[in-house]
Amino acid sequence: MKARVFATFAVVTAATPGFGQDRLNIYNWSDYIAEDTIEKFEAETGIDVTYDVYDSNEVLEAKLLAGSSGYDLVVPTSDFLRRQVQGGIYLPLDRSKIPNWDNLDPAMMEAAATYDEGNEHAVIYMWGTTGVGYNVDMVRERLGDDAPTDSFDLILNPEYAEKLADCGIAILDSQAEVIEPVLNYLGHDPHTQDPDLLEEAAAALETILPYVRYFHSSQYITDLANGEICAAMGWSGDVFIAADRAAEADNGVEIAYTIPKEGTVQWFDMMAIPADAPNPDAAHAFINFVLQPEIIADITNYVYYPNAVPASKEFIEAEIVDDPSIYPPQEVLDNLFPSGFLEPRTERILTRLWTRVRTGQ
Ligand code: N2P
Repeated sequence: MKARVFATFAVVTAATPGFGQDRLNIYNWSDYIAEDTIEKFEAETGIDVTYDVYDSNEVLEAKLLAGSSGYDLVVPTSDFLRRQVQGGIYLPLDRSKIPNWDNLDPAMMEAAATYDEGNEHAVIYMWGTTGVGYNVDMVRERLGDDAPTDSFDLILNPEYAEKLADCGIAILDSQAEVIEPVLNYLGHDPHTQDPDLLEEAAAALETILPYVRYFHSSQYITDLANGEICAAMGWSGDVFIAADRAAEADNGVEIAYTIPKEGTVQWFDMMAIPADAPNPDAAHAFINFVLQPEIIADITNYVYYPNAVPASKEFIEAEIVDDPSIYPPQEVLDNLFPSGFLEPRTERILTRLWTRVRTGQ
């Protein structure tokens, strides 16, 4: 009798969402995990995962700041992480629960410490660049063999953008992520807080506005793959996912990605645990699971973003690990700048400017 009572109690506990350590609620970027990662984690740990996605740091931040999101693990980008850490919304990580921490590249984690002192609250999940994705044939048809496909000129110079208007240009829908590459393209410090320079960047975007089909941060994957658009200011891996989907569909669409020669932003997406996470132990278990070389290699192989676990390289397909626009060689890395951080005053100015750009569309 006693045994039966206990058994019933155990079942009830396990089935109650949000309690115990048998559940994990993850909120991650869309198209950012291998097909079987969650399945493998559930099989290995018995933890039941709910997996939701977003395509914008701003959306993630709004959810986190509202509180009680119910999420145990989130993946903000470095610059957003910084102010969120300052706002006290993350749990300090318990490294004793993450033995695979030792697999992380110390130099990359040191770079990430710029955003989270002492790497106390977050671990690099994937990293990447913001650059130019394009349809090789459509661009060649309109701009010839001399098309500036190695530069943001393709999108930000009105002379070229105008000629691509008919086949479609897409731009990321994030003021924070777009402004830095645009400032850098214009020859300014990408981290400037000078209102005049921010105004100049907004005006540059307005010049090409008539040629931009839309601002969106994930739609361009499908549209590039289907030939619905021909150029995008987008994130490295996402453009490669588009190329891969086109190849799978065998639809004759060839997509390429360039890190612009004038340089661009290098960002880190970081795994962190909200302070009010219902299942922090399960979140630690997931971080530790992901930091295994073979598991994180599977993710890189699927999403075409590099990771920060050097021992994973031997499990990554040669076409990815040897691609200089995915794993950039030192001279290309030297030309990148880290994502910066905006002072609140600059943030307000930028929000006004961005609203102006977006509503002018
Ligand atoms: C994943 C996009 C993540 C990159 N699809 C943005 N940091």
